Amino acid sequence: AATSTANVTTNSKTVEINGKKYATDSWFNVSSTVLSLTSRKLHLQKDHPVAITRKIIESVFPEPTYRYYNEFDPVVSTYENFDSLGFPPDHPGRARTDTYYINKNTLLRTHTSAHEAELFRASASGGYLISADVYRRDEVDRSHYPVFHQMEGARVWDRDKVPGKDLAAAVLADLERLPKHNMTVEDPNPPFHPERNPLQAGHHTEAEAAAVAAHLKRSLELMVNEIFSRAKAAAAAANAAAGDASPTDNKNNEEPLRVRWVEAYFPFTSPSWELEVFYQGDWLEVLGCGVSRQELHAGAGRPSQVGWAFGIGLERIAMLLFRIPDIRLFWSRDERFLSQFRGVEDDPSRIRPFVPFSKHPACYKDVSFWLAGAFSAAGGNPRGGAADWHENDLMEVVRDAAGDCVEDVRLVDEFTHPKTGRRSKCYRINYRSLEKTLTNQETNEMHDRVVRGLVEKLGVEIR
Ligand code: FA5
Ligand code: MG
Repeated sequence: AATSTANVTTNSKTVEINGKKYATDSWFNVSSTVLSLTSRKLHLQKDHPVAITRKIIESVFPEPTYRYYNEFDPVVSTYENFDSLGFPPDHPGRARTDTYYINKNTLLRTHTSAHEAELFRASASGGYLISADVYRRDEVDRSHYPVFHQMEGARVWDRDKVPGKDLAAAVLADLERLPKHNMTVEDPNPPFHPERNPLQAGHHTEAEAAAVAAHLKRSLELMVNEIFSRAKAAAAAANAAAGDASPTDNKNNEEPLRVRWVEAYFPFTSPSWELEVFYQGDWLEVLGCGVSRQELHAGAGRPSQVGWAFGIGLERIAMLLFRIPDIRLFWSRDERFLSQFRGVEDDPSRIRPFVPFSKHPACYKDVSFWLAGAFSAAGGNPRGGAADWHENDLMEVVRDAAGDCVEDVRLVDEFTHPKTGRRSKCYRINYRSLEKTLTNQETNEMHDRVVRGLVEKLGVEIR
């Protein structure tokens, strides 16, 4: 018979994804909603804003120096996604609460870095870009969705093949050939950090690491410059069409572009950075990157290869470029959304800020419940009890029951009973369709499904 516990449904022994069958086991935790999105591949849909964004970034990393890979399947091994990149066995990203598993050894990739080993093997010299759908169990709000798209780029040099075997000189010569820009770039942190980001001393000299980092940073600054110049031109064109040419009224053109490099940590790069852009009053992280760990090149059978890699969220860039206010919109099949981008992929000068269709009313509903495992605080750690509570499981139940009609989900109250130790939580679910006004009946039906799902899948007791 079908059995369900906290987000594990073991009523079938196989699952089919993009035409291939996989055996499931007790690690399986992919909801039907997420399974159904594996076929969408928004980065390949003509005139979709994710695809347009991909193409613009590709234009900054031209062929044949960079090769493009856009069709890699989202199902990868746990080894590729984590072990091959040096993630320790106890890394939190490996948890079933954070990652969608098909079975213990197979998962939906959480990032495009899952393909580094394979692509480092293929990239004798030069580089690559890979764009793909990635999957993460996460919260529900206007900037998080369980499926999004990443682009990863890498560039390598083979120290045995560069002129005079002078790696730093070869990298700096390539840097000289890149265009320049006039953005304001802040780079306040020292290039190395003794624990998080040491020089890979057995493999690189400081001058070599500095040359690779300089090439990496200029390449990515040029990419950000390209995106923001296009966003600015789009805003100016929209304002001109609206008959508003006065620069003082033109909010979109006020701020000169500011970017900064911030030290970051990734198990597969050292040193590592994130690039942040100053946008609407705040620093926004747009990508992670660094000098690739030499173990990865060696593991790919190319120990004399040295280089850099970056990973960027395409939705995050597309939201800036087109001023798209809610990440759910990318999945819309509504003509009022899709028609705004038609013809733009072949002619990016036609980019205009997205014009939201009328905002439909929101309706929030609260749900309060006791966690399963009545005596867990006093009496230990019953299986499936309060100690196993993970908010991402609730998020998944909500997404499954109400799909894209939920704008966000927030914890509004928690409480531990002083005598029994029972824990209670109250979540506020904000229902709002992007496409129409929901009737009371529709909202009530969705909320009932959410409540039933919480009871059946998470074993909570409604208060
Ligand atoms: C990574 O995924 C690394 N693989 C990036 C990398 C590649 C580093 C190569 C070094 C070398 P991170 O989890 O920070 O890192 O995600 C990278 C980018 O993806 C973020 O900067 C952001 O732009 C985007 N991103 C991450 N999480 C989300 C999300 N939930 N929704 C939308 N975009 C996201
Ligand atoms: Mg990050």
